[in-house]
Amino acid sequence: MESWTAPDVPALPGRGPALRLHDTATGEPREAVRPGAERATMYVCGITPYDATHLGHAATMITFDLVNRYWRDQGLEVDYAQNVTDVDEPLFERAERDGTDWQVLGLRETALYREDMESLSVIPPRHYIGAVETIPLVGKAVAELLESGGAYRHDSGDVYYSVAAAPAFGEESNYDRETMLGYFRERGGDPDREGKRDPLDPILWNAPREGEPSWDSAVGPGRPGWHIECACIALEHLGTTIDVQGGGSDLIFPHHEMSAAHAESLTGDRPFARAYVHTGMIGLDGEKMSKSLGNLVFVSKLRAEGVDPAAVRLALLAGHYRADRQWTRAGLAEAELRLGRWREACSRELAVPAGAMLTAVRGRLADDLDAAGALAVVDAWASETLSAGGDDPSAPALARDTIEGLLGIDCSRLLCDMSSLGTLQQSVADSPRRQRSRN
Ligand code: 5CA
Ligand code: ZN
Repeated sequence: MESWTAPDVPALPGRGPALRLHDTATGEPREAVRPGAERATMYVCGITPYDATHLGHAATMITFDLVNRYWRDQGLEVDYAQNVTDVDEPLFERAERDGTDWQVLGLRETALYREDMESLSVIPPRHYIGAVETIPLVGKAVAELLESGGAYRHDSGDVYYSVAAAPAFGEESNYDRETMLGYFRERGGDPDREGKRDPLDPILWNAPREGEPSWDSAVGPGRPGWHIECACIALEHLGTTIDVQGGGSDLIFPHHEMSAAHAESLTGDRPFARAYVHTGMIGLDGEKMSKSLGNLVFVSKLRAEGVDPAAVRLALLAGHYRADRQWTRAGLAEAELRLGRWREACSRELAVPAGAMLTAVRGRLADDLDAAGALAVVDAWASETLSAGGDDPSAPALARDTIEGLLGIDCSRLLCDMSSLGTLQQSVADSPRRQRSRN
């Protein structure tokens, strides 16, 4: 599948420490990339394109973009794959509700997602892969699992994976059985279906159903299950063991547990990923932002309002990636002010030397992506430059490159877009500085 245009990523002098990321499986920070390796591999679970990109998706993609940027800064060749779940029940349901074709819906929302990612300066994955284009591969993998005893055919013709045959079932999420059953029921599983060997067995292949699309495959007609798609895409494009398996914390179970189990059954190698990295949920008004709840703030809507995407990115970077957090207009207004200060400092001819800032930003990011800490480092440099001036003519360029290369924020323009002033007015109406900028 076509991805999107890559942003400029300036090269920076020197190198920071190895990146450590919190691994869900072990509960500890880990160096996902083996010491001495020249290549790093990452698979991130992408969108199900039945609606526009919301700020939760954006936060997750920006988090893994920081990983990508940090690894590149380390001199690593980054092999990054992301999927599009372009065939699944939610697409059929939404298409039917709206009287449209599920394929047209998927293409339209994926196109919008590409635009959103590009506007947010997210480096595109090298492999951007749709579920539909992976169907032949999934058919073969399911046939292999049937052959090896890792899967069985249900009376209905559907094929299930047998969790009893998994080499290390439960080691990714570490949840107890009750918790697993709860999430399985809540997140697309069918624990109560008769005729399964274990209630937790997930579907690998759906036999043809009335009114649903169907493809021929090595295991007969039908369509793939969800978890096996991600396992197959990662194995095909990245290899048998990957450095990072990423996504939101809503995917810890069953999705990542099951796709790891499928991959490990297929390859005989484990763990499937050296680090399972999960982002917290972005919420609105105290609830997780989700398509099913309908409480969404879309990136495209903010763009249409004239909000600078760099401010959206900064607002999302202001909290720790693993924390569940709320999107607020006040947070956006704060990010707009911060962006304005950074751009103003970066536009000076002379500034406070920026070498120490680069080192400190790298140090903060290497420590499980402490983006908030990195932002504070840049804030301190910008404040000092704006108040004391500084005398280093090379500092503004190094500061711009640091901020753009590692954080993905373009500070080559002066101040925030004027069009974002609407947000500022709404949130902090009585500040004297804002009064002036209104005129
Ligand atoms: N297509 C599947 C993954 S294979 C899927 O979960 N699609 S999604 O559209 O629901 O989500 C896309 C990505 O955004 C996933 O990594 C998901 O974990 C993450 N995500 C979804 N909602 C939020 C949220 N509210 N906050 C943070 N990340 C989220
Ligand atoms: Zn996935």
